[in-house]
Amino acid sequence: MTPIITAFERSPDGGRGLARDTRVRWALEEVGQDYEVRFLSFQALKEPAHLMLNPFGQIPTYEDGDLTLFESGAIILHIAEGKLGLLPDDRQARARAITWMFAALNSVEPPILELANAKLLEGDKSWTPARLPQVENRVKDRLAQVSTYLGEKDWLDGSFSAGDLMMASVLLRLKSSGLLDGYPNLAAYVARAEARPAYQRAFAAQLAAFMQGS
Ligand code: GTB
Repeated sequence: MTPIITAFERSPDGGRGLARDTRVRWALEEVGQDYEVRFLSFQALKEPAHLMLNPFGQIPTYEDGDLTLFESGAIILHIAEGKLGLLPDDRQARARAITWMFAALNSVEPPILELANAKLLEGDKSWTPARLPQVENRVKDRLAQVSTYLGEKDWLDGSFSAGDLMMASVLLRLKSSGLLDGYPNLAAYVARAEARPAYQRAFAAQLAAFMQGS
């Protein structure tokens, strides 16, 4: 069966690949799994049919036969566990790759989202100019820590894994902010990830969908 994922009918990121269907598309491309996409309007996200798939009324979701998943982390872990290419065979190396997936989602993505929200949703609030430097510093702290760990390595732990896919997906959100420029090895890491043919295919597919919907 061909899995079906969901994505925005018209992504608010203007086709920059920042919505979380891109990371799922990327994982599917890395393991060579065909997929279909159901495109949804913002209104359809909150309707009962979609809430049955994701109680939070968000994309992405994943359906394969009678299995339905939501949360990009859970979806990518499932994809990575089902096919070769994103998780090492060695049990300990596999656990470390999964650790990096969690680290990306739980330790690195939250301050990045906080910064995005502070700029996009609270940019006009009186407290934002005073708050923004602290929020930015929390992002910089995490970038410095990941940068130190990465050092001169190509990937976080041996070969490219689902951990790198998730970390790079999370860091890509910072590209336009210029914050990555302060950490040349991280900027190079993200560029390396973006250069992967599977990422290129995922990016092109989401862009084509945006262009079609616009
Ligand atoms: N924890 C969930 C996961 O990892 O799957 C979070 C899913 C999520 O945030 N989905 C967003 C959504 O459906 C889209 S990706 N939002 C609609 C809603 O909540 O009503 C987040 C996103 C949105 C827009 C941009 N952008 O414009 O740049 C980037 C990322």
